[in-house]
Amino acid sequence: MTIKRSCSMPSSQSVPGAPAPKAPDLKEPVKPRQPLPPKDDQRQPEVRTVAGAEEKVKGNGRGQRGEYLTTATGTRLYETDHSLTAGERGPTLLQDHHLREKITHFDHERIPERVVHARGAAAHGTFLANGAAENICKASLFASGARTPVFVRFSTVLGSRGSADTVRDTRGFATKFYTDEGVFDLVGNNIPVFFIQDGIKFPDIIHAAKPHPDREIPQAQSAHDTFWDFVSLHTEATAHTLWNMSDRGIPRSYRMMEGFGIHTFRLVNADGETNLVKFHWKPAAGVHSLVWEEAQIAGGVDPDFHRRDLADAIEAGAYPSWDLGVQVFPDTEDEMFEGIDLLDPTKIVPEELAPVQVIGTMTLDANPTNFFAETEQVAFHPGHLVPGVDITNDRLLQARLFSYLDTQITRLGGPNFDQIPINRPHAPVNDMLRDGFHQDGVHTGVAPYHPNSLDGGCPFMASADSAAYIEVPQEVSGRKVRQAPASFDDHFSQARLFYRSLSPVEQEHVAQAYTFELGKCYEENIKTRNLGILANIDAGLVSIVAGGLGLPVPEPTEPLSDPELSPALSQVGAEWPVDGRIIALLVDENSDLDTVVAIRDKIFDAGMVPLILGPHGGTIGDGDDAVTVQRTYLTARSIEFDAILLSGDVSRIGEGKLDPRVETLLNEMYRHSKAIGGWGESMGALAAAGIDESALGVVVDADAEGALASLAQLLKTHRVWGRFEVPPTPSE
Ligand code: HDE
Repeated sequence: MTIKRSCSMPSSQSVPGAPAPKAPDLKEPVKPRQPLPPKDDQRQPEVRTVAGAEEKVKGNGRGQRGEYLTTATGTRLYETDHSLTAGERGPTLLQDHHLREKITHFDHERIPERVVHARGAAAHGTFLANGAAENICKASLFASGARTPVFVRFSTVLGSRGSADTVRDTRGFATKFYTDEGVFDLVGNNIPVFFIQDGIKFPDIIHAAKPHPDREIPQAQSAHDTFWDFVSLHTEATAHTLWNMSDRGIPRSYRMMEGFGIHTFRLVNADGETNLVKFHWKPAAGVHSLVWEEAQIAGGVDPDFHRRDLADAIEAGAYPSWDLGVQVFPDTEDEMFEGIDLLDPTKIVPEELAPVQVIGTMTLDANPTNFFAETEQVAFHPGHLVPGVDITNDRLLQARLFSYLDTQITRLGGPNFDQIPINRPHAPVNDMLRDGFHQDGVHTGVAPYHPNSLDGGCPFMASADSAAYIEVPQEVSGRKVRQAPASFDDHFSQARLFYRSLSPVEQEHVAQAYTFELGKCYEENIKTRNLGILANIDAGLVSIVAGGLGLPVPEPTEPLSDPELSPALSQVGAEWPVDGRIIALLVDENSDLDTVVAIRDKIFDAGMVPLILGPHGGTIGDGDDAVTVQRTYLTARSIEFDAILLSGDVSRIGEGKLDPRVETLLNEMYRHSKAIGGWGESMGALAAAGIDESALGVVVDADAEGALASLAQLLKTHRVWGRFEVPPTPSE
C-alpha cells in the first residue's frame, strides 16, 4: 500500500512533498470566507434511509464557516464578546438572552461517560463479504460481494474519558454494521475470554477494578488491592487476568489488535439449519504490542497515543483492515466442542482444534467528523441482530442484552438514542415507538398500535421470506436455580494453556507484569492469595513472581494439566506487512540531504511512514533541497517510532558526544528491541550511544537503500525478539 504523500502524519506537522504553505494570516478574519472544502477522510454516508425516506445527513446546516453567528433559534447576532450590562461598569442584565443561552448550553455540554469503556476512538469503514459464510448464515451482510458500511469504536475498559490510551487493560472492539436488514452490532474485545461466566458478577468485577471509592485512585489501572483481592477470590477470572498481564494487555495500536466476539453465537442459514460460531477479527497488520516501559512512557508523553495512531493512519491512507473469521461448531444438544463448554465465556477453543475461517474483510477509511456526535454518541448493543444471527444461552451474553439498552437511557438522555445520526440504521425504520425525550421524528398517522384499522392496518408483519427476524425455536426446560453447570468449574487449565503456548520472552513479560501489579498492592494476604493462583498455572511463573515479591513459593492446590499447546496464541515467530509502520529519519545540518529525500521517498513507496527528526523546527538545508523537520529532539520520544534510520554521524554536540536527548531515544529503542539502522558514518553516532554494531537488529550499511531494506526486513517481525534478555526460568 502506498501512503498518500499529501498526508499529514502527524496532522499538526507540515509534510515533505506538500505544496509550500501560504504566508500565515495573523489577523482575525473580518469577512466571511468560503468554507473550506470537507476533507475527503471526513465523509459519512451521504444519505441514510429513515422511516422509508432518504435523508441527507451531510451539511445539516451546523457548519460554522461563512455564515453569520446566530442564536440557537436563528436570530443574527452583532456581538458575542460582551454581556449586556447597565452601563460600562454596571451589573449584567438578566434580560441578556444571548448570555443566558450561551452559558446554559455550555453548562449542559457534557453527558455521562460510559460506565465502562469510557475512553475510546472510532472510525468509519466498509465490510466486504467473501461469501464463505453463505452456507451457514442467511444474513445479507455475509452474501458474496456484499458491502456494508461500518463504524468501529475501540476503547479501554477501566479509565475515564480523559485517561491514557496505553494502560494495561482489555480493549473494546465494537463494530456497528449498517446492513440493509437493520443494524448488527458485534460488541467484542481484544481478549477472547472474560473475567466472569455470569453477567450478575459484572458490577462486582468492575467495582473491584475501578479506582478505590475513597480516594478515586488509581486511574485506569488494575495494579491495586481491590482488583487483586477480587480476582484471587473469584478464580474464574484467572484466564482473563493472565491475558491482561500478557502483552495483549498493552497493544501497540488499535490497528494491530485481534478482536473477539467471545460468546458463542448461533447462525442460521436459508434452510433453517443452525451452527454455533465464535467471531474473530484478524488484523492485516499483525498482532503487536508495546513493551511495558513504552506503555508507561506513552502514558505520560502522549496519552492519546492510540487515538492519534488510528486517526493519523487513516488520514495518511494506511487504512487499517481486518479479516472477519468464524470458528464453526456443530449445534449439538450439549453445546460442547472437544470437551470445551461453548457457553462458558472464560474459555477459548484453540484455533488448532477449530480453524478460523475468513468470511469477509473490514477496512476503516474515514475518521469521524465530530468526536462527540459520532464516537461519543454511538450506542452499541449485543441485541442489535439481523436475520441469520442469533444468541445462545451464554448467561454473560444474556445479561448484556439487558444492560446496553438500559445504560443508553441514562447516558444519551432518553429512549430515542437510535435517532442520533450515528446510530440510525440504513435500513428503513417503521416502528411504533413514540415520543420521549429528544424525539426527532414527526410521525404521521393516528394509530401507532397494532392491530389497527385507522392507519390502514399499517405497518404489517414481515415473514421469513421478507427478512423478518425470527428467533431460532429452542427447547427450554429445567428447574429455576441459581447455580452454574459443573463444566464451569475448571478455572485454571486454559490459563495454563495460554501461558505455556507463549514464547519465553512473552512468558517473561507476563511474570514481570504480575510482579509489577502485585508489587503495587499493599496487603500481603492479597499477594499471597494470588501466588496461590499462579501456582495452579505454572511452577516457573509462580517462582519468578514470588521471588520478585520476596514471598514464599506456594504449592499448587489443583493438579496441573498437560495442555496441547496452541502456537496461534503467541505473537512471536510470524512475519507481517510493514504498511503504516513509522520510521524516524534522524538528520542534522551534516546530513546528505539528497539521500535523505531519496530515502524518505523509498519509505513512502514501501507503504511506511517516514518522520524527519532534527535538532530544531522548520527546515534543514536551503532552497529546493530544504527538508522539513517533523519532530525535534525536544518533542520526539522513542515510543513514536517503530524503527530509526540515522543519516550518517548525526546529532553530535562535541567530540565523542551525542545530543543527550538523542542518546536517550536510541537507548530506549535499543532496550525496547526495535530495529536500528543507519548509513554512511552512522556507526559513530550509534557507538557514542553505546550501541554495538554487531548487536542484534542493528544494521549499518554504506549504502542508504541497503540499510533501509535491512531495516524493513527486521520490521516484519515487529521487534528484534532475540535482543530481549530472558533469564532462565526456574525448572518446574
Ligand atoms: Fe460491555 N458494556 N458489558 N462487555 N462492553 C458496555 O454499554 C456490560 C462485556 C463491551 O464502544 C456498556 O454502551 C455488562 C463483554 C464493549 O460504546 C454497558 C456485561 C464484552 C463496550 C456494558 C458486559 C463487552 C461495552 C457501557 C456483563 C466483550 C464499549 C456503555 C454481562 C464481548 C462499546 C455501553 C462502545 C460497553 C455492560 C460484558 C464489550 C454498561 C453488564 C463480555 C466493547 O452497557
